[in-house]
Amino acid sequence: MVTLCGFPLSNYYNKVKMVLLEKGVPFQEERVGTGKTDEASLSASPLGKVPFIRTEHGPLCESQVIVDYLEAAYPKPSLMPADPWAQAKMRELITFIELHLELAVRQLYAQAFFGGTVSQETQQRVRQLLDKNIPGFKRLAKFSPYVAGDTFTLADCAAFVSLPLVAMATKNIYGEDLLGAAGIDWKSYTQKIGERPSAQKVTADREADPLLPK
Ligand SMILES: N[C@@H](CCC(=O)N[C@@H](CS)C(=O)NCC(=O)O)C(=O)O
Repeated sequence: MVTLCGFPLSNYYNKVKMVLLEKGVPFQEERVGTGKTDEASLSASPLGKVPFIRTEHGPLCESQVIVDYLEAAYPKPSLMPADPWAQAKMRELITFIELHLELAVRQLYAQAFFGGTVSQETQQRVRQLLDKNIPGFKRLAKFSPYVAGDTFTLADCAAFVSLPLVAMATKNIYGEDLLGAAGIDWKSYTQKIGERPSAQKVTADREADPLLPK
């Protein structure tokens, strides 16, 4: 059986969990924190990040690599378009969400969510990135009603767990939800995705995580 390692506050953990739930793949969860440096942990996740999975073949890290593996190993129900072009466009969106939006705002999390401080210089640098990257994402995203078009895909699993973080972090740091300000109606979108049983489970477990900032 697949073991999903990490914790339910992690958006990337929740992306993989949503895919497992959507596909009906039997799995168990193992709570693992970040930054582990012992040999056993590093052999499963060499950068000490979560999530990673344990499988009958061995461990695997990096959420997109994991969900690509799950898609190949458990093809039904499919969470990606069969058409190669549509599939590439879906991956393009995931890259925009995770590399160009979430990875940028991640630099703000210490102050936005965890009571720490982020330097003015970092805040300004991230703001410059977002002023370019959010309109870039908006050009690609369909929201019709799913982020990549008329079908629920892996891109929705990425968007559901990460777009709210982009909105909340920017609201906390800049006083304005930069996604909403750019005309991206992420709230209606996540509300719709949030009706899915997979999303409800992920959200309930996240809210029960003792690490959730109160
Ligand atoms: N690219 C990685 C990102 C995973 C990631 O950044 N996870 C966070 C938790 S949400 C983490 O492990 N942070 C600790 C660290 O970066 O050392 C993936 O998609 O799995």
